[in-house]
Amino acid sequence: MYLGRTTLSKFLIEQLHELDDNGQLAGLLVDVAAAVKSIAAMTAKGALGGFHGVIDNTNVQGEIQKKLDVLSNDALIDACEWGGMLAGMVSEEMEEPIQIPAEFKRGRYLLNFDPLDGSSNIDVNVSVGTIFSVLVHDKDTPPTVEDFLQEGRRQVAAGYAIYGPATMLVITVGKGTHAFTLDREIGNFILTHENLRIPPDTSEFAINTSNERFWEPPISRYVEECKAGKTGVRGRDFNMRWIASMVADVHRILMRGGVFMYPRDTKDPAKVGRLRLLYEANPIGFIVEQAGGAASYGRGAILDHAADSAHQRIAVILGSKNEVERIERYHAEHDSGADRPYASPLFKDRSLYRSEV
Ligand code: AFP
Repeated sequence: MYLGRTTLSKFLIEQLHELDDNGQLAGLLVDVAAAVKSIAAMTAKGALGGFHGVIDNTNVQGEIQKKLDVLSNDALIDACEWGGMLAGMVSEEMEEPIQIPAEFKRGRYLLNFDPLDGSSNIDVNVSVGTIFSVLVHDKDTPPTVEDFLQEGRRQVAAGYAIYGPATMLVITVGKGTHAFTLDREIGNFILTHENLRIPPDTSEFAINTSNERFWEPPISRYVEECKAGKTGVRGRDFNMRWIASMVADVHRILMRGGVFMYPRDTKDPAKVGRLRLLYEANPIGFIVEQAGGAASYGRGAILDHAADSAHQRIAVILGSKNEVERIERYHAEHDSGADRPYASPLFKDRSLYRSEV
């Protein structure tokens, strides 16, 4: 049954055999994969599982919680809190960090996760996902929220699951980006895409264009040029996609290239972008960089930016390296005033924004 096929466990043992941590990181990732299998089973039941719909609660993001948001959150906590690998967790669905119960041994890793990304797509049966990030907690004391606010470059592992026609798990431990497909007959993840590479060039972009009037000029400039296609400076036509499930848009980019943008906008000046740094931008940024792509907030690499709070949001521009670099160049030209044909009075006053992300 396993002839010639690499399971997740075998792959992790091979990739992490030099890591002197008594197999804790490999064990943690296997526990995350177990939670992913539970979430996959629940999402696959659809309305038959009674999991559709919302509960009478809003989360720390101010979003109405879907039943599956809560069930997926519980699945990850239940699968990972007992094994002795974790010192603590941060979840999109919970305001405060999750401490390891006293009856369990604490370990050396921190796990940040978005248990069900794209959950507004659940009831319309569009692919959703789980995103996770692993950091090191090198103290004997239980982690404070500050211990989670590490730069994304310090992640030791990251990944996502996509619950699509197939359930797939895409991970990196810093040695490339690799994808596993769930073999439902045996209940195991099998390596199907080793060393994924994102093409440096693309003719496909993903952005929610209903926010166009709120964008900064560099984004407007880039999107206008893509829409102008071969009649404009790019000299070739572009295609647009927007699934409104980050994991699904990112997976497409990992498979065939592209650029994904959820930029900073003025829709709610108090919110810098929509996506969260610790458990969306950082893990996806690590995955994308390890596949030869780039992940930027427009004015620098996402992985170089330390969070100032557990649920901080950040602008996200990621995918094919040459396109991300072009968009960063447009931001630099805007900030230096070199792009004035694209500026609008709204953005002339730089003080409009409180922070630089
Ligand atoms: P939900 O989890 O609330 O569906 O949000 C999904 C998400 O965080 C990300 O996965 C999408 O790329 C993005 O939001 C979609 O945002 P819009 O609904 O504004 O297009």
